[in-house]
Amino acid sequence: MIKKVLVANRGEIALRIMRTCREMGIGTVAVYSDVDRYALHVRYADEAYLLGPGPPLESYLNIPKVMQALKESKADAVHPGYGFLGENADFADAVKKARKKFIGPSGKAMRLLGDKVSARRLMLKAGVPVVPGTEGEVEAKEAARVAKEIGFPVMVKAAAGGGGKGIRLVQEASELENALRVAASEAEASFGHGAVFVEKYLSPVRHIEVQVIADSKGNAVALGERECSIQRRHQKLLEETPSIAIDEELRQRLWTAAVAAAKASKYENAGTVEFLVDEDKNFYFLEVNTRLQVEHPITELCIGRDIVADQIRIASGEELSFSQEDIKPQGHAIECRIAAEDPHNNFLPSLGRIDWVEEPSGPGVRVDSSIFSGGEVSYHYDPLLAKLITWGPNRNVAIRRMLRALGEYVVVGIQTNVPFHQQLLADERFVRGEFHTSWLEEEFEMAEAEGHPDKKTALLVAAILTHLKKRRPPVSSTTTGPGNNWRSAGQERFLGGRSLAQRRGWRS
Ligand code: MV4
Repeated sequence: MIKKVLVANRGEIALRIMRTCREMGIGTVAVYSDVDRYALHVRYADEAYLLGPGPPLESYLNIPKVMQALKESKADAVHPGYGFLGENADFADAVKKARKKFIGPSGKAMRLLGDKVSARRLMLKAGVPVVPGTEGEVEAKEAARVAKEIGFPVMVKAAAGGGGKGIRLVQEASELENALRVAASEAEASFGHGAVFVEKYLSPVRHIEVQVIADSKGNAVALGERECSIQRRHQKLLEETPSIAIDEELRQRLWTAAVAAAKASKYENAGTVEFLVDEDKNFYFLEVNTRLQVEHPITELCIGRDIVADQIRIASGEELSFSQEDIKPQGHAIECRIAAEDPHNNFLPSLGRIDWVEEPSGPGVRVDSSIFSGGEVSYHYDPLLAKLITWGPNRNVAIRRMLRALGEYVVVGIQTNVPFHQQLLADERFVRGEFHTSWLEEEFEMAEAEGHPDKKTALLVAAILTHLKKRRPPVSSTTTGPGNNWRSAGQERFLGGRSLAQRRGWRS
C-alpha cells in the first residue's frame, strides 16, 4: 500500500494530486524551485524539498535532484503529473530502479508509444485505423512515392515528435524533399532522433481523444472522450466532454479502438489515445499521451470518478474495481485553461506579481488553481494559472455556467485570457458546435479590448491597491496560508540538509 507520494511537479496539478492523496490518507511530499518557495503546493504538502534555482533543468527537470528528494523523503511512490518528467522514460525507469512505485505507465510503454512510428505500427497490427501514409520511417525516395500515391497535401512528422512539435505541412511534390530534410534535422536537433514519416493531411478534422485506464492484470476501460479541437498553435485552450460531433455509434467505435490500443501496447495506468475525426465520421489514430492530461477533470465530473485515485490504486497493484459497463457519463463538462496571456496582445505572456485574486465558485463549478494574492507568475514556467471547469446536465447549462463563472474571475496585477474565453463561449458558431482544429486560428477574431474596466471593477481595483499599499510585504516566512492545512511558506530546506520532519523532531 502506498503511504507517501512525492509529486514531481508544480502548479495546479501538483496541488490537485496532493488533494487526492490527502483524501486517501496518503502523505505528500513537494519538490520546488526557489522561485516557488511560497507556492501553494509547497504550503499544502506534509514535507517540501528545495531542488534548486528556477530554471527547470536545475529543478523540476533535474532527475538526480528529484531522486535525491525521493530518497531523503522516503516516499514510496512518485506522481510526475504532466509536462516536466511526466513522459520521461528514463525517470520512470530510475524510480523503478530505486524500488519505488511510479504512478503512471512503464518507461517501456512510454518509449514504445512515444515513438510515433512504432506506435503507428502497433495500431496497424491492432486493427486501429491510422492516417493513410508510410508504414514506418522513410527516406526521401519512398516518401515521394507514397505521397504521390496518397495525394497532396501531406504531413511530414518526426517519429520522436508529438503535440505539434516536429510536423510540417507539404502542399505539393516540389516542396517534399526540402520538407523531409528540414523535418529530419529539426527532429535530430530537438529530440535526438531524426526519423520522419509521411501521412495524408486530413482537413477539416476534429481532435478527439479518449481517456483510458488499465491495470496490471490486462483490464482496460475507456472513461470517455474529450473534444479538443479548440487549439491555438497546438495549445489546447478549451476542452469539453462529450463531443457533440459524434453519435453513439461512433462513440462506441472510438472507445473500443482506444481500449484496443491500450491492450495492444500492454499499457498500465491512465493514458489518452488521440484521434482525428473527419466530416464523414471516419476516425484515425494520431498518438497516445502516456501521462495524466491537463483536461482530465472534465472526464472526472461526467463519470463521477477520481482518476488520480484510480492511478494510485493501480500503482499499488490493485485491479480495476469497475468495468466498461459501469462507465456511464452524465451531463456535459467544459474546461477553460486560464493562462497569464493577454488575448488583446497576441496572447503574449503577462507575467509578474498577482496583487489580488478572486476565483469563481457555486453550482457546477470546479477551479483547479495555483494562484494566490501576492504570488508571482514566473517566466520560467508555462503560463497556465488555473483550470476553470463547469458541469451541467446539458451543454447549454455548462456553457451558461462557464460564462457566469468567467464573469466572477478577478485577477489584478497581470492580464489573463479570460476575455478570450468569454468571447469564445458567447460565439454562436461555438455554441452550434461548428468548429474544427483550424477554426480558431482561421476564423475567430478577438474583439478590441474594452476601453476601461466598468466602474465597479475600477473601484474594486482601486480599493485593493490602496489596501495592498498599507500592508506588509505580501508573503514572508512567517506567513501562513488559509485554513489549518497550509504549512508555513518559509519552512524551506536544502537538499542534503535536515528534512522538515527531522527539524520538527518527528524523526531521529
Ligand atoms: C494531423 C492533422 C491532420 N492530418 N495529421 C499533430 C500533432 C497534434 N497535436 C495535432 N496534429 C495533427 N496532425 C494529419 N495527417 C491535424 C493535426 C492537428 C493540428 C494540426 C495543425 C494545427 C493544429 C492542429 C490541431 C489539432 C490537430
